[in-house]
Parts: sequence; structure tokens; C-alpha cells
Amino acid sequence: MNNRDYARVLQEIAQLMEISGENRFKIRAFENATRTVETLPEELEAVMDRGDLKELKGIGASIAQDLLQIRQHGTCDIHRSLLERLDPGLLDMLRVQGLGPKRIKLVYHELGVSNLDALKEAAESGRLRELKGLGAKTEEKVLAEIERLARGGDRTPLPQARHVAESLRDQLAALPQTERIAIAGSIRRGRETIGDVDLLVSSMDPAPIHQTFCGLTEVKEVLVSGDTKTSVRLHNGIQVDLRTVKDEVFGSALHYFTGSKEHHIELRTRAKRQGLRVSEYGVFRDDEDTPIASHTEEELYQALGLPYIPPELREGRGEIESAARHELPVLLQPDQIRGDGHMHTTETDGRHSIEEMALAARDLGYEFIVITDHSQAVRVANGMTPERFREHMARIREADGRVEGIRILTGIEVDILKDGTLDMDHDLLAEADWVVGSIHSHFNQAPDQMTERLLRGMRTGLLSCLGHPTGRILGGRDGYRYDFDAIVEACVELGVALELNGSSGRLDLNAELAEKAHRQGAMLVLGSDAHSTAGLHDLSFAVQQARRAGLPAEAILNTLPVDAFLKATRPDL
Ligand code: DGT
Ligand code: CA
Ligand code: CA
Ligand code: ZN
Repeated sequence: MNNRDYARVLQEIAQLMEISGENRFKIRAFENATRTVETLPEELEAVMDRGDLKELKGIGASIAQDLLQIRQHGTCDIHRSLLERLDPGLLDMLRVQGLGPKRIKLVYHELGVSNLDALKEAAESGRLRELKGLGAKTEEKVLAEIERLARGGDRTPLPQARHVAESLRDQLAALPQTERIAIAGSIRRGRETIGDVDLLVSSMDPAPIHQTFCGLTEVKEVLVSGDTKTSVRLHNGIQVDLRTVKDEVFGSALHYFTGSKEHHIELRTRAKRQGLRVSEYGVFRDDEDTPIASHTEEELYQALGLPYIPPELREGRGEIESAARHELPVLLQPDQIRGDGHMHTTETDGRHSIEEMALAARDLGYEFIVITDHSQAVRVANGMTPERFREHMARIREADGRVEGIRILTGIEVDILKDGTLDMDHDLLAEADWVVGSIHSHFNQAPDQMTERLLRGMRTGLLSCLGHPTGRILGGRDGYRYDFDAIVEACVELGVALELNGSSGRLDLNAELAEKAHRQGAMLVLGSDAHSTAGLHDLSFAVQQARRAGLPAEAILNTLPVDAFLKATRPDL
């Protein structure tokens, strides 16, 4: 660890003490120690090795002890106990520039806000401005900061990038000059994070398209402008490349700009052996200038003697060999989804009613949904007491009877508390059709403890699935640490499914872990985790990750008719 690492922990202690309202002198002591370490002209660890820590200004016996602990564990007793007593989510909030411990203290004590999600919601719903010294301006700044943090530096989380890309695509699709249009690049392949957005348009008359593109309100600056390629930076920092081609070569151009580079390299090598060439203009015989395929991607693969390879598999990980042997998995298709396993309503932190969610889901063609509002441990989300949950289930059943054309199942997203107990009366959980068990607190437990916590929750026999199983926030927080293999094994044994949570910012499980869980024999269920009717569309991100994982429809519980869906995790039914 370098001096900056030590200084960071000391500073966090000072900030957390300030939030918790500790005595001024204790806070000052850690602030002084932070400064000493930050400005130290040599390695702190060299000072430790000499046994000279206490010689340093502002470092007494007690902080010297803390520093030695930090050297061993990356944290110390006082740091850990503050995080446990308050909330580790506060560390994320401290990264929000312009907020600071004083204001966080206010927000924490007045609104109970202790993590970025809750902060975002408080800012969006205009609750920050009700606090002394905070205004609408603060809310705006906080939201912009959260967005910046969510981007986690250069790469943008897929959901955010795809929403932006879809909006641009739709605007350009409306132009009379546009023939075909598609989002290409890493978004089309469903990579978790994306470097830039790639849009492809076919047109006989591209100039007006490039012109309109440069003038869109989202655009902040034009980086490159031309007749076939324009690059811009948007106000939100995302870069977008637009390319236009003639419609005859749309298929091969789409293939080229979808990538990945690795897929292309392998494909070209293979083509070469067959006396063929592949470029963005098509597939060519070695000695000819007229392509034998260029109009669609399907024709392109066919010309190469291969079955179609879906974009999600084009990562150069052996998909070409599998395709050549006709061993590609048949991937889950969006229209095979019959229901959504995770959503919230106005009962807790959602924006729409049971009925509104059901009607929107019916419009998407679903046969069933599960309403899974929060349990009371999630105070910021207005989680339900047992009493409220009982009444909520009655309302869900009532809505189910009233709304035609879709089954509305009773459910809950129940917290798996820090000791593994479930945050709800067991008889009510047994009564619910579907129970998502999730972790929303004490993320920093030691791996053994976390594994035990999950196992204990699962052994109640009341969980249908584990919600957002790793807890990671895309571009933000890492997942909690536990023995993933052991949990998957227990899921198989106990008949508990693992969720692919599609909500923006999560993608959890991601493709890699979903594939692993599937290979170990676990059931998987997709959930949008929608907090509004619009949020139901986030299920498509879970579908895409399932496809990247190479999962067939049979691996996904959402493809089952509702009765089979219910029985899948309840062998007793
Ligand atoms: P990203 O933007 O970093 O998330 O990843 P991509 O895959 O979207 O990469 P990007 O935007 O640089 O390029 C889009 C596609 O264009 C890429 O997947 C394949 C193609 N491409 C770009 N540059 C090259 C290249 O130098 N060689 C080859 N074979 N293909 C390229
Ligand atoms: Ca890209
Ligand atoms: Ca690009
Ligand atoms: Zn949750």
C-alpha cells in the first residue's frame, strides 16, 4: 500500500465520524493524521519498519495502532465499526463531488439516505431541496455527479449507452433519406460496458443525415465530420460514431462495425483458406471485385460456409469453430419470454400501481408478472411490514381477478438480513407465489460470513430465487465477496433459481457468471427489477446477457407457462 491508500482510510474515518456526529476533537485528530500521511516525504511503511510512527506529527499511540492494522487488513477496527454502524454506501456518497460530509450528515439523518441509489432517488423526487442549505441546484449537480460516477471513467455501462443509442437511432430513422439503420459495435454484442456508440445508416443521399446528426440537441461537439463518417461527443460525455453506406453493402458494413475485432480476425483467417476475402464491402472471391455477399449478415455467413452467428457470440472465443461444426447453442429469443420475475410498485419505491404494471406487461405480450416489493429492512424504499405485505398480497390477488389477459402473481423481494434471517414472517412468505431473496445491507462481510448468510437464507426453503446475486453496481460498487460455486451448488440442491437482473446499472448475474451457474445445473430467472412501467423494458438487458452466456430457452424459467414457472422452484406444489 502506498501513502495515498493509508491517507484515504484515515480520511474516510474522519468523514464517517463527522457523519455520525462524533466529537470534534476526535475528528480533528484523524484529519491531522491524514494530512501528515499525505505530505510525508517518504514511504509510510518505511517509517513503520523503523518503528518511528509515533515520531510523526499528529500520530499518537492510538492512530499508530490503526495504521498497523490498515497495513495488515486494508482497514482497521474503528473504520470497520463506523461502516457497520452507519452504512458502507456512504463511502460512495462521499465520492460525489460537491456534497461533502456535512451535507451527507444532514441527508443521512433527515432522510435516511445512505447510498447512491437512495441519494439519486431523493434528488429526483425533489426531497433534497427541502433540507437546509440544499436547493434544486444541488439536486441537479448531485444527479450529474451520480451519472459521471456510474460511467466509472471512460467506458459507459451498457444500459445507459443503449438508451442513448436507441434515442439517436430513432431520430435518424425518421429522416426520409434513411433506408436501413442499426446500432452496431459493442452495444449490439451486449458488452457490459461500451467505449463508444456506433450507428450505421444506409442511404443514397447521406449528407443531410450527417448534417441533422451534428445538430441534434444531445450533441455537444463535432469531433470529425464528413460525408461517410461523423464523430461527435454528447453532453453526457459519450462519443458516437455515425457511418453511412450504400444499401447494397449494409449487411457487410453492419457485420464489420459490429465486431468484435477478434471475431473478424478469426473469420478472415478462415476465409483466406477458402480463397475468400471479407471486408466492410462484402465477401469476395480472391480474384474478383464484385462481392458474392454483402446485402445481409445472413448472406455473408452463408457465403463463408457458416450458419449465422448472433452478435452476442462474436467475441472470438471459439464461436467460429462451433459454428463450423454446427454446435452453436440455439439462443433465447425475446419473444420466448412469457413473464417477468421482479418489479416494484407504489407500495414501496416503484412509480406505478399493480394494475398499471400489469397492463404495461400485457402490452409487452407477457402471460404473467410477479409483483415483488421490498420488505421493511429497506427503509429508504418504504419497505413493507408483515401487516402491509399481507394487505398488499390481497390487493395483488384482487388486481389479478380484475385485469384480464395476464396473471399477476404475489411476491416479494425480501431482504436476507446480516445473519441470514429473512426480513418477513415465514407464513406470509410461504403464502406468496414467488419470493426473491436479496441483500441490500452489510455488503462488506467477510466472504465466509456472506456465504453462510446466503446459505442460511436459502435453507429456510422459502426463497424462489436469489435477486441480483452478486450485488455489483456496473461501473460502481464491486459485488459482495462469497463462495459463488458453493452458493450455486446449494441453489441446485435446494431448488433456488439465480436471477439475471436486467435493471440499468446492475446486469447481475452477468453473462459470465450466468454461464457458469448454468453449467453447474442451476435454474435461471430473468427480472427487470422495474420501478416503473418503462423499467419493464430493462428485461431486454437480461435477455441479452443470457444470450451472451449462450443460454437456450430451456435454461430460463421465464419461458415456462405460468403453472410450470411456479412449480419450478416449489417441488411441493
Ligand atoms: P467499444 O467501442 O470499445 O466498446 O468496442 P467496439 O467493438 O464497439 O469497437 P469500436 O467502436 O472501436 O469499433 C466498432 C467495430 O468496428 C469493431 O467492433 C470492429 C470494427 N473495427 C473498428 N476498427 C477496426 C480495426 O482496426 N480492425 C477491424 N478488423 N475491425 C475494426
Ligand atoms: Ca463502439
Ligand atoms: Ca466506434
Ligand atoms: Zn434489490
